Amino acid sequence: MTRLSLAGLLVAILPGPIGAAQTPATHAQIDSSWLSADTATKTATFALTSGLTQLNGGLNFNGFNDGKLTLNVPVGWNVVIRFTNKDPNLPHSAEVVDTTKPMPAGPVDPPAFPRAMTVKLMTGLASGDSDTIRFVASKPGSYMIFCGVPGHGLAGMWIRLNVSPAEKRPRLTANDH
Ligand SMILES: [Cu+2]
Repeated sequence: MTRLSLAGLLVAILPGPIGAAQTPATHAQIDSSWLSADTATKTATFALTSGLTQLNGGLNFNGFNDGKLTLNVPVGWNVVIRFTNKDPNLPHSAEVVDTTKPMPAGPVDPPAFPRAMTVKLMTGLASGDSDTIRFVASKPGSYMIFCGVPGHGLAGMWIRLNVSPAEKRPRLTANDH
């Protein structure tokens, strides 16, 4: 049993009011400023920050790792990802890839959508550096945004991208598994 599922079990068996208060203090919070949507141009703009916190040794996006944050986008929308590396210690990059098993050890060629990747995919962008990704979410499906620096994805540096015709507008959701 993993530590996560054990924690979930413990929360589940605690009495209601106390159990409800037992949301892990380490659970990252979604900041509404991260995502904006322009319905006229069908453009979702997402601020993706690597190493926002020291969670997982800095191997996180916006303070989330292991797919615990999902960017949901209606199919056919334009996606603009403003990537910034705020990790003071490590270089990072970002690429949209198909959800595959096993997790890729490094950059995947090609990305799930044309141009859906930062520069310096393999070596990563240095602390403080930025790059902007633009692509069209043209195919419905479950994808991940992962760090292409070798080993980082394997260490949990990935979040989810869900492209669906059921979505009315872009939104961010968080989950613990
Ligand atoms: Cu990385």
